[in-house]
Amino acid sequence: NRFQPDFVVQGNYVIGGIFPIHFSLKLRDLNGTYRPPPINCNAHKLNPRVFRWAQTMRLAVEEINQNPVLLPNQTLGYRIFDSCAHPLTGKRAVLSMLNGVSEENSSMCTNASSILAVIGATGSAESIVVSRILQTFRIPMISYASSCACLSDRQKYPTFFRVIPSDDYQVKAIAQLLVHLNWTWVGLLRGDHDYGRFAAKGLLRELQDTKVCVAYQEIIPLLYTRKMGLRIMKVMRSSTAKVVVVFLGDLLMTPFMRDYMTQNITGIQWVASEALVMSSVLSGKEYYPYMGGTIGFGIRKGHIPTLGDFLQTVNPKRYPDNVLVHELWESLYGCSPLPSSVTQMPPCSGQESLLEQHSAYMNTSSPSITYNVYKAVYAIAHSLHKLLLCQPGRGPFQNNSCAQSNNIHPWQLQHYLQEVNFQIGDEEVDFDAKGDSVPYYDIINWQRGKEGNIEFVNVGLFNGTKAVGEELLIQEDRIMWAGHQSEVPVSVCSASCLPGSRKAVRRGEPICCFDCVPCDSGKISNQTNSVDCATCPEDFWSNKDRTACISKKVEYLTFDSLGIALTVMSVVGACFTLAVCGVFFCYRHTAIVRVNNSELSFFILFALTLCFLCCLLFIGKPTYWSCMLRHTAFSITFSLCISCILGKTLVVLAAFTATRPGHNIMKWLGPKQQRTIISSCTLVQVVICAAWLIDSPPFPSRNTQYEHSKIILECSVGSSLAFWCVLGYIGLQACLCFVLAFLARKLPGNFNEAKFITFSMLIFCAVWLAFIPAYISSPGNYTDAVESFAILTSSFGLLFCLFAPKSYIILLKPEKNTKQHLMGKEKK
Ligand code: TCR
Repeated sequence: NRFQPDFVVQGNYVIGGIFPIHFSLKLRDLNGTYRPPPINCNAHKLNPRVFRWAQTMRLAVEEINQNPVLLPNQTLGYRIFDSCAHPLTGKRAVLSMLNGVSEENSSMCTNASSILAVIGATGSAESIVVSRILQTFRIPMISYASSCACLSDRQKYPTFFRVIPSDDYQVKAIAQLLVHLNWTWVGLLRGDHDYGRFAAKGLLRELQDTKVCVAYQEIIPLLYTRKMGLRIMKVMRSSTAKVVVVFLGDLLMTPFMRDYMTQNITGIQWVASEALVMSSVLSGKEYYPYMGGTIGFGIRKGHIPTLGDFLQTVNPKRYPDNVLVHELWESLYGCSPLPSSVTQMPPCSGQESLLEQHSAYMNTSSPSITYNVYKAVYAIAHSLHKLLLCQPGRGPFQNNSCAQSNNIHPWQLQHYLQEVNFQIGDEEVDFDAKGDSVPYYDIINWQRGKEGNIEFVNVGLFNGTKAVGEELLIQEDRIMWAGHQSEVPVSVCSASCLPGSRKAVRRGEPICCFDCVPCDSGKISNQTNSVDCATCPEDFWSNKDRTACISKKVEYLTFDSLGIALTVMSVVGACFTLAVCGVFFCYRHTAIVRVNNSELSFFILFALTLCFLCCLLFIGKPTYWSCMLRHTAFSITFSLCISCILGKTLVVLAAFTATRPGHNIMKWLGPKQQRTIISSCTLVQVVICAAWLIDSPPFPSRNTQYEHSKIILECSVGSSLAFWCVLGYIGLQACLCFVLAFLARKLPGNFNEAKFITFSMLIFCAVWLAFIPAYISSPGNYTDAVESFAILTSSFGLLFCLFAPKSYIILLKPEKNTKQHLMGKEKK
């Protein structure tokens, strides 16, 4: 029960080949109670695709042997072994290869170490085992499919080379693809082998600093069971991640997919790793609803012109004794070329031809792994060629020696392999220091072909030799997505936060899952998915949507409706006062004007006019000057006004007392004295104002405290003590005036103004008492309005109370405007 090589050809130099020609090897549980049965790969199914790879190796060797330029006068031989797609059997294959089992062999070690190099193996797990054995003998190996990044470790795998890029590049490419397509919430499915383990690790590493999060990572065991599969599918179904990255070969994916299809899960967008993306096993019609739209990175394809013809030469007629060829026929046509007694299959008709392009064996349209095998053989041939060309005395080895052509050591070949550089097709082949090859991938998309089956369409490329950021080139418009959609599927944990809000990470969840919180007022975010809201600069405030900072609204009392109303009132008031003034001037010789001390009346009217006009100072943008003028002008004019009224009251009081005998107070209250009283009273206010202006004058200021979204231009009073002093002084005068007028109100005589003065002061005081709380509590720019309104009302109050009755008599009742009448009343 020897382990036989599956194809052998002798030659001067022999290379080994390891291919998983059979698959789905099931290892039985061993409980140690019986002798383990021999592992027999041949009991399992032959993989036509892999069989093609093995044939490609044969083709390459044959081509090289016929090539008069490459290795002239030398023949390459090969021994191809079946690894059965399992590390354990892979180990057995390589051991048999080294033992030099041959037909006539009797002693185990005859041909030992006659192998110069090995092409293989497929899976990374197998390559690891194979490399561990081969490195003992320093035999170089070139893998055509083992892409695990772990194999780049020259310390652990010193004789390992490969013609497939390391998965480090593939995970980089996949990470870039996920970021590019905005798939931030993805699932990860991998096989329980070194390939899956390292690829998943690499992908997680690449995604670490990106916005992409992995929702789950599920592992498909090497011995797939339905129960396991269903558990994984439950996870997939319950997750919101619609994109699933798979690091699996088709051997593991096929049984999983079979169960997957019974579960009717749809809407999953697959991102297939290189091992899956060109798998013709999964390209049948029935897979399209579930796997159509799959996207992934496939290795560079090549073209071998003679491959099709060569593959056709392999048939049972030509190789009647080769079991593998029989098995191929069984697997492709379901018939047995042998007499039916041996197998259960019906006999073949002999008419079967290998023309079917779609069969897994004959599909030569875009060879990828096949091409890798071809390249690997050529790499060995070229190195060997170089080695044989070595000129004695100029060799790379000790003392400039060359390898002996009849006794080449594998390590010597390894030296040349490391340096090899040749052209094949339009591609240059060489190995870097770690034995890796150029990272170049095509982006493959699974689209519906003419017959409903899946076609692999090239939609872009990833060139790892380009500068960072320029590696990925993708033609999105040519891609068909999962579910036969032309729009990129969405796979996110949380929908993105619009401008005006920010992300708030949920405690204990990945950063891709978040809530959106609107920015506070005064803060903005102008990008989707902002992490933070930015505070607006000074004098700027957020707009309603919190997406931009806009300059704050500047407010002051201006000529809007309120401003215009105040202006009109003050102008009307001033006009009224002037009109009254005119009337009094015209009738200055009549009794009523004369009896009431006309000079003081004109003073009052003048002061009132100024009071009305003072109001205008409060409208418009506050400036240095208007601020200083505002309060001072109005307080001085008011002071003047009330001083005059005070004077009047005093005169009335004096006039009354003067009528009593023995009192000649009038002497002390002549016009001169009156003027002195008035001016001194006003002077006090002037002094207060002057002190105020000198010490800390009012100044224009910007109030941003009151309302954050506005800048209110106002006059700051400077010293509030002075402000309240000024107002207090006016109040004091008014009160004094009120008290005196109150005392004088009952005095006889029609010319007695005292009751009008009382009344006017009452109004005045009421207005200003009401003003204080209103002033303190009125918002922002309304304080100015309140103040000017108080000025206007009190002025109007004074004007009407003091002058309306007299004007009435002057204009409408001239018959009463006589001394007799005024005195007559007195007599009553
Ligand atoms: N690397 C995988 C095996 C593998 C494979 C393939 C197997 C790759 N591509 C294509 C069959 C067909 C990529 C590994 O295990 O390293």
